[in-house]
Amino acid sequence: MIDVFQLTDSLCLSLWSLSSDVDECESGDLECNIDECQTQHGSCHPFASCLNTAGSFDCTCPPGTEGTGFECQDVDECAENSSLPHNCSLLALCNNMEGSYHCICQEGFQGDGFFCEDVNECLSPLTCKGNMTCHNTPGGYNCTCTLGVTYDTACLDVDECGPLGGAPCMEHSVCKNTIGSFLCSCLPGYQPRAQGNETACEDIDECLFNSTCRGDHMCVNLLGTYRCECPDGYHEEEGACVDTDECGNGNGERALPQTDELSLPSS
Ligand SMILES: [Ca+2]
Ligand SMILES: [Ca+2]
Ligand SMILES: [Ca+2]
Ligand SMILES: [Ca+2]
Repeated sequence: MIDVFQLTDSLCLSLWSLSSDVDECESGDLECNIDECQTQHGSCHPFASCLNTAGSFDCTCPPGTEGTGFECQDVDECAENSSLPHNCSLLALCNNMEGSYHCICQEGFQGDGFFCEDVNECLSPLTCKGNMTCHNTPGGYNCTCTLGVTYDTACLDVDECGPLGGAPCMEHSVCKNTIGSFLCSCLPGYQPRAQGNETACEDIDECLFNSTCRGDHMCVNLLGTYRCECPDGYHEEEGACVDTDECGNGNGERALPQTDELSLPSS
């Protein structure tokens, strides 16, 4: 039986005899590899990472900084031509920080700084005051007086129908003031009719409709109204047109003018 320990001992002896000086540190023997990182962080910068390697060590500056590893300086990501350019939105402001940076959307924009979008201020009815119209713009908004309203210290309605309004409505119509504008409507008995770019009010001819007057009545159209009357030779009596007896002595006698009321040609 072969003695295993004897064999090993004899192998060691023969290896030893091949090279009298084995560098155990070169061969990766852990006992020879001093971990510099264990003692005083390998003299790396306090924020740098220290990596032990065979026979040496590496110092690496943390992200957002640059340097040898023994010295690390913040990178100003916000600076033009920075070695670590920031990733903020074009609509954001970049703020440099030690080892980092942050992005804030510019005023009038909202988002996380990497993505920013316009705030639509006009969604709130409180953004503009009364009689004003809100216009949303990128990064802002503006308020203008509603059409027909003029700005003094506030947006004030013009009373177009008032004494200083310049009588904007056409004949036979009435003017009604509204906030920001005015309305013209035809008087009773008149109807609107397009006249160029404007609307005129013309008389309604009520006599065009058969139903306007009673069957035995005659219809007389008038400006803004009409009249129903008995034809000549008839007079109204108890809701009907009755023939006038011009010759009789009773009802309907036509009063002839007295002689002295007649204008006679002078002789
Ligand atoms: Ca920085
Ligand atoms: Ca806006
Ligand atoms: Ca008005
Ligand atoms: Ca009429």
